[in-house]
Amino acid sequence: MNRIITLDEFIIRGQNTYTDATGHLTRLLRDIGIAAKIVNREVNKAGLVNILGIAGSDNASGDDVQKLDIFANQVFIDCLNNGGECCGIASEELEDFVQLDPVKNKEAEYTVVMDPLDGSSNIDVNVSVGTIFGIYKRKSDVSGPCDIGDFLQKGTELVASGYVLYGTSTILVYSTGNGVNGFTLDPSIGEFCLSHPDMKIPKTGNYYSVNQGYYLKFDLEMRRYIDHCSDSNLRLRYIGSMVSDLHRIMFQGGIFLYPNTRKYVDGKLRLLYECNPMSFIIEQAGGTAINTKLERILDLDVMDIHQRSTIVIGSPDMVAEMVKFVERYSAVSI
Ligand code: AHM
Ligand code: MG
Repeated sequence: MNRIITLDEFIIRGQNTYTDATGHLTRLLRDIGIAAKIVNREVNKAGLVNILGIAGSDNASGDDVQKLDIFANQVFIDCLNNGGECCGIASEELEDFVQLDPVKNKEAEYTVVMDPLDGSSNIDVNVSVGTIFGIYKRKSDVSGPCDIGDFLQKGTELVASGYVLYGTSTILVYSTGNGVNGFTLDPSIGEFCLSHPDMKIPKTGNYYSVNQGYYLKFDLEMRRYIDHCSDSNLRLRYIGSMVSDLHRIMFQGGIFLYPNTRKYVDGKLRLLYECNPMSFIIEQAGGTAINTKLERILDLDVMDIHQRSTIVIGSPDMVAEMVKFVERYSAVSI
């Protein structure tokens, strides 16, 4: 039997390779792992504990908030607040960032941005959902409260990012900028165990992932590229959960697109806590992540917590091919 390497052990080993590591990021990643286990337990029995159904409120982006969204949001806040390594959190479920307890998190060096439960439209129909998180080093003085500048940082400033996929099994995938590793939750021991070391995205693939229902609302260049995917007999896979769609692409290769539509003129997905953390991971695995203006996602200025962005992300050769369609058909001179 292969020796089990737990998430905690792997993180500590990673810390040991950094001479200036202080252990703070190690403990912060551990806290995120704990929160993911608690959320996983509730996601797996959501149908039984009456936390299904729309909670009646909506979040800062105007999406109907499901009760499990609220539960997951609170779990991550509580775990990070008690962990002592995070000074503040920006979340899809919160209008503004939240300051964590300054006593428990005295001189905490990091902020966390997160979508606690991404793909929330899938919750009630038992289709996979995920958590997305990003970790930044705060810019404000550690002796005082965090401020908005600690969150509105480019994706290139991310110290770490990752996702949790609550699927047929629960897997936590993260990177601290030195490659990507995946950990599958073993419920029998309650530990995330290293299952996918050094994940690399295939250079190309046979899948494309886009909401075909918006086809007629996409710009010409996007429609021409989607026609090309169909003409090339690529397979369309779209789960409606960014984490799930991108996790498949990490293994099988492919391209995910969420272009601008009439409803979402800047794209639907949020730059800070969806596009940037997922782009960080995909780039670390050898992939590419741009917007429909062909700008690198991680280089984009973040001006607002809930700022939206278009995104085209996945296997490098497929994104490069999509770029040619934009250059050829775009009415706007790129
Ligand atoms: P959510 O965070 O409110 O769940 O919205 C984000 C989700 C993504 O996970 C997914 O890729 C996209 O919305 C699906 O949107 P649509 O239903 O418009 O295709
Ligand atoms: Mg989301």
